[in-house]
Amino acid sequence: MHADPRACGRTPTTGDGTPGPARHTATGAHHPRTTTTTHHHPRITKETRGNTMRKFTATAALLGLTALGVLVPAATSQAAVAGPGCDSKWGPRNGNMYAWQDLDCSGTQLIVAAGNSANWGAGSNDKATSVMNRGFTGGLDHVAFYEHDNYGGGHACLAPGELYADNLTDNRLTSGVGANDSITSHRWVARSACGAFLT
Ligand SMILES: [Ca+2]
Ligand SMILES: [Ca+2]
Repeated sequence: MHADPRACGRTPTTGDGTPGPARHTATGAHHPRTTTTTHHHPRITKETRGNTMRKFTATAALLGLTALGVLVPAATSQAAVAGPGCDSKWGPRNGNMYAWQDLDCSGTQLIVAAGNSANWGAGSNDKATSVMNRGFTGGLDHVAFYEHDNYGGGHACLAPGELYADNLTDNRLTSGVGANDSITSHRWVARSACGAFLT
């Protein structure tokens, strides 16, 4: 009987005690919630910083594109200046190689050939100063020029993508001999057969 009022008296005290810390924990739970809401604010600022960084990278990409746009016409203009004579002689690919006696595809046209030549002959031997490759691309599409007849001595190739070499005084054969006024024979080869390239 006494245990019941004591128990009843104790239970409200314990009941008052238990809601007390329960309220503290509840308020304590509310505080981290408010702190989490405050954490949301720096997250928003980080997102805004990320957006500004994306804007900076976007403008940098635009600047890079404009820089490339400036470089492209400059390169094409340099190519046009390099060999105006050879540019005027260039045309659709027809399977032929050409050689001229002088600079920039000028002077006497020494040879035009769709096939190979083991000896250009006394009239064209050791005279070429500019050459052109209008051969069809694929397979044996490089022209290998040789110092001697029958594809002897050093050599150098003219790639189809190079189109022409307007000044052979700038180039040397694989033997170290200058390419100018030294070519005597030529044949069509694959790129893998080339030890040097005319430019
Ligand atoms: Ca010459
Ligand atoms: Ca020669």
